[in-house]
Amino acid sequence: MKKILILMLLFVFGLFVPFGCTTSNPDATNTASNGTGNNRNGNTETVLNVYNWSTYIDEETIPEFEEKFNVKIQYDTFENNEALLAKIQPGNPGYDIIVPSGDFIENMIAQGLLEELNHDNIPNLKHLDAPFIDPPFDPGNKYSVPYQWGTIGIGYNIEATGGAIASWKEIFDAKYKGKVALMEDPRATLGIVLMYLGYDPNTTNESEIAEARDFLIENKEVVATFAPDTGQDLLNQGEVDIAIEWSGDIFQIMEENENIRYVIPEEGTIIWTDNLAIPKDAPHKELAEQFINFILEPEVSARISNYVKYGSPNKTSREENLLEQEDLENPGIYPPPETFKKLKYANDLGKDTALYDQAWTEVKVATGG
Ligand code: N2P
Repeated sequence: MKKILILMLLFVFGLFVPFGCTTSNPDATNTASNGTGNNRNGNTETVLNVYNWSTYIDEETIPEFEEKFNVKIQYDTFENNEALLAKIQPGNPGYDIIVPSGDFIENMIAQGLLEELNHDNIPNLKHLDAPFIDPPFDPGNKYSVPYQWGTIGIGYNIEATGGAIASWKEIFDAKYKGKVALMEDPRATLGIVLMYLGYDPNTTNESEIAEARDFLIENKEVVATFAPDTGQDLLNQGEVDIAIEWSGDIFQIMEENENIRYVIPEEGTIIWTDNLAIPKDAPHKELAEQFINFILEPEVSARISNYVKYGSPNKTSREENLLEQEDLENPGIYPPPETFKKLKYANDLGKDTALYDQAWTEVKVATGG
């Protein structure tokens, strides 16, 4: 409701950016501009091309940055890391900012796909919380700056399920035939099935990956669809009873639908950090660094986290009580230590990533999805 109200106000005051931050259209891609556009006075102005996940920013940050820096932002969305990589790998089509997860940052650095950041232009790095400084996938934050973090879990409609869900096992029950949305995301979906089977989501053991593939194929009857970062919408609309999703996406719809719940299953799950980075040959590197610096402002960073319901990496936001207390106390957003022990990051598997891509293709072919 809050979001609808803000959106209406933005329309009323002519501030809404139509290509902007509220789109959940996963195909809103490939519109990176070569760098100029017209401002309100008809003069050409710089266009910063931002490529982010959908439903992953509040409604004020983009217009505020445009106003403050007298630029325009072209804001496109992608549905998973694989799609982002596929867009950047053949040559940057013109993006200035991208937001890959940690394992893909590692991969992109290895492939020379990222620009090194000039930390002099990002003094707000000082606001980062200790666990996010110097991450293993990017020592010294040379190429990336944490944006938000979260988990993959089970979103469900408690009226439809008739009770609480606690385990990955429950979602593959035949009673949910055609009522479960899984994610259109190879590492995420195969990863959670590997965890369900008791394996490591980073395994490179071919027979374990084959087992996860076969499990998905054998259980295809329960799968309504592999949703491209849109499972929360299917759940909210009642098209599915269960949606495996990124945590915040479920918490966002919980604001308007009281029957929705989110759980980190007892077997554990995948945790990730997404990171702001500048792809090679970005047309506006310095402005992109200013954008990263702006996002790190404690007020801006907290506003985004409070809105998208993902975890904040910003220490100052927390210290200055800018984060919503209710979110800080929510174990689905900030898991307690005993849950944290069961969370695993996906790692960059180098050439073994192909094992997952191959298994995923086979799943998609066999399930017709
Ligand atoms: C938001 C997706 C969250 C990011 N729709 C997943 N890494």
